[in-house]
Amino acid sequence: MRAWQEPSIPQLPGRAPLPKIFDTASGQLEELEAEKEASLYVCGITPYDATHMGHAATYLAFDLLNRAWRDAGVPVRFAQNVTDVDDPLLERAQATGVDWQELAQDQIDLFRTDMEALQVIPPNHYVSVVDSVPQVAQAVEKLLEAGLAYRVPFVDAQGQQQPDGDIYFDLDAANALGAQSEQGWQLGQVAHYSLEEMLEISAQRGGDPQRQGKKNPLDPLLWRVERDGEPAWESPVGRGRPGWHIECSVISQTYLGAPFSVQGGGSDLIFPHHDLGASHSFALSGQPMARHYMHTGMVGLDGEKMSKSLGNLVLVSNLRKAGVEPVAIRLAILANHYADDWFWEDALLEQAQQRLELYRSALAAAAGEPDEASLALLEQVRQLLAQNLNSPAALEAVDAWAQGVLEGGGSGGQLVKDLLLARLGLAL
Ligand code: 5CA
Ligand code: ZN
Repeated sequence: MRAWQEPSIPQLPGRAPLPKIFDTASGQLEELEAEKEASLYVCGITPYDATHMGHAATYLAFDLLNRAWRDAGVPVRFAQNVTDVDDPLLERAQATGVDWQELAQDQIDLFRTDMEALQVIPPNHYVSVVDSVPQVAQAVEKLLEAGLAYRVPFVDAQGQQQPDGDIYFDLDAANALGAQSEQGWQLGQVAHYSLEEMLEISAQRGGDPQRQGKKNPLDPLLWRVERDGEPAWESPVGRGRPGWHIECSVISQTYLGAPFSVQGGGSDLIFPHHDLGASHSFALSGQPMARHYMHTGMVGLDGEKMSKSLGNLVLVSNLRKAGVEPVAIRLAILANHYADDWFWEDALLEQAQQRLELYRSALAAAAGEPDEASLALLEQVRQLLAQNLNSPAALEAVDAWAQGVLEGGGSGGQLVKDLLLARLGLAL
């Protein structure tokens, strides 16, 4: 699928250190390996409520990582899915009386426009789940044959029990398989949640621990047999559609191999999506899914998580329509640390606008070759971003530089302009 236009990224003099990021699986800061090519997968949108500030913050965080790798001289292969067939999208389409495909298409277009406006580096592989159904079905067939998946009979609309039921992943069998190798998958290896927490969270995030006939209540759905009125595709495992986690396992493995460098998304994906996605990936390839798992904090509004179901969305497109410069939105988001939970408020935008004015005045005043202060800023911003992508501290360093220029003069404005564009995606 088409992604969006690549932003301009100037080359900076010298080289940044490889970044350290907080790895959810290891529970500590990890320095990323010096690879010939880094590989990044970031879970994409379910196209029905895009693009709110939470989405934008998550994609900006991984964009900072992408830029950190590049500035360290490591090229990046980046893949992202679009969950363009799933329950929340179908439910939204039904509730609003629109065709689910049209809803998805409109939302994907809107997302592309927002990402482009926010100067987010596009994925090299932007992959629709609908387009990936044959690969997913093939993977499900492989898991059935390996004894790692099983069918649960379902009762149809007429009350008949259908023998060819939905296909579930067998977590206990996968755990036993994983135990045979040091690198093998184990339940909870990404999330480290207790069983009670996993059961509770799974029910809130697309799982169905209550469903009768499953071997383990946490076993996730791999393939849903066709129901009346729901989209379905012909496949070797029967007519139906993919479950959720398997889509990201199959798409990441297809485009990035295994293990790839970093699996990413918001902290709402730690469990079940990334923990159980890793189980599917290991079962399919015998390799860990990823070397590292990085998660962004949740962005909320007025004390609640931002989500369509709560109706408290601040959309990038609405701010843009109201005349807010995209660079101000980007700056407002980057004033928060990616790993923190935080709340959107209009004051953030006002502060960002003041910062923009400060930066613009200082850049205009700092004509000429780089001086000591601008070269020191380059070094400082690189160091701060290498420490778990500390964008708030990096912006404070730029503030101090800009104040210094306005108060005492300075040069190297072009270098700082390039620095802001290359590392923070701020086009000034
Ligand atoms: N399609 C799945 C991933 S395969 C999905 O979670 N889609 S989503 O549209 O709900 O979210 C898209 C991305 O934004 C995910 O990485 C998710 O973790 C992140 N996200 C969603 N809501 C928020 C929020 N309030 N704050 C921060 N990130 C969020
Ligand atoms: Zn995903």
